[in-house]
Amino acid sequence: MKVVLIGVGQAGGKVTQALAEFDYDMGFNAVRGALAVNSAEADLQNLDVDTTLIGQDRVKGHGVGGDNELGAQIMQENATEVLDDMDGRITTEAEAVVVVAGLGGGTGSGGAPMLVRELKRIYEMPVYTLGILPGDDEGGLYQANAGRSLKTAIRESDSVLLVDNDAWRGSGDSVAEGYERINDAIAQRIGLLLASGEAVEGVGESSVTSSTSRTGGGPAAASVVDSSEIINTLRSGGISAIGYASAEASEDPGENVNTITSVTRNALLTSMSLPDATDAESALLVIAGDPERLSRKGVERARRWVEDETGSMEVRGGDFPLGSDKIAALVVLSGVERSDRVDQFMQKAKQAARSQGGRTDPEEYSNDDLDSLM
Ligand SMILES: Nc1nc2c(ncn2[C@@H]2O[C@H](COP(=O)(O)OP(=O)(O)OP(=O)(O)O)[C@@H](O)[C@H]2O)c(=O)[nH]1
Ligand SMILES: [Mg+2]
Repeated sequence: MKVVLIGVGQAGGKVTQALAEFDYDMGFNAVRGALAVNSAEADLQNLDVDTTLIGQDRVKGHGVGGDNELGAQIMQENATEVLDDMDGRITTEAEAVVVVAGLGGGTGSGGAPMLVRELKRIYEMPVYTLGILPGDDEGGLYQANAGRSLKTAIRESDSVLLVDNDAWRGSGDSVAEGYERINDAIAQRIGLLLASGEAVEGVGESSVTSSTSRTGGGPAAASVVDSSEIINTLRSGGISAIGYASAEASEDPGENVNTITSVTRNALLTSMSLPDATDAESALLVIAGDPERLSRKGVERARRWVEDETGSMEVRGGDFPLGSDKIAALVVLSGVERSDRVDQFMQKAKQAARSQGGRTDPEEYSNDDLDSLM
């Protein structure tokens, strides 16, 4: 799936850069444009992607310090400029726009949903949010900000792909090491998902198989994932999550039936970006690996297992041919907002909002809409 990425705020910019780099290093070419937008000048200077500084008149390049209402306001005032900076790429090539942000801060938290709204006004294509939930040990302001931002982003976006900052952190990591590891994990997983919907060229022998099987009707023709399957899986809206696992594969596809089911189990049960999200409205299972090693029977068995596990009648499945001696499973779950993790987070965010003072009325909070955030 060809996308344009727009990172908002510090986390948004760093994750956007990590994704753009992964896509470039792998030769996938799914990322057709990448822009980082921030109100903090220093955080843009460390990035290699295109950048746009916003809100200079208000915060003089110093960021909004966690004030997400100000973040939203600044984005609104600068939306035309940001959209102009993206325009050429979006109209010519992209199949979707992905707005990336940490939901707990200020610039990204307020700015991302506002930018999504502005993009939806102009473009027909899906606009997704790739949102990062603050870890459990982050302070009340982050939790409260993320709660409002998430609710608003769900309303404005075609889907909010959520990554919990606690999901992929290493146990002994410092905060900085933790971010780096999480950003790499996000780049790899989301990067593979985007690339799985592309005819990949230049990544070894298997790329030939990929493009011929699509157009020429080889044995795998019906099963190679394309962009529309990603878009259709996410069509149920709300919150989505992604999981990934891989294992060494045998050269004999018959021996890989169990490998395919076990990587699929691991992806769904132990590595989701939103831990314990298993009930879903729809799902996509992508099995990546050397087509010579993939087993049809294994892929179909794994897909049916995902149906059982998620309780969804709408589980798409397909291959992503790649030159590798490993087999990997990518699982995308869509419509997971009723998961325990989201419930718990929302309770915590409401409590935090109450004790932050200001917007204290929990009823008002639970009914908050874009206008109240903006
Ligand atoms: N995964 C990940 N999360 C990050 C990273 N940097 C910050 N975060 C998280 O993102 C959230 C928001 O932080 P920032 O992105 O720094 O905030 P901002 O959008 O720049 O907002 P202001 O600095 O207030 O203008 C917090 O919950 C952080 O924990 C990162 O590199 N990776
Ligand atoms: Mg910042």
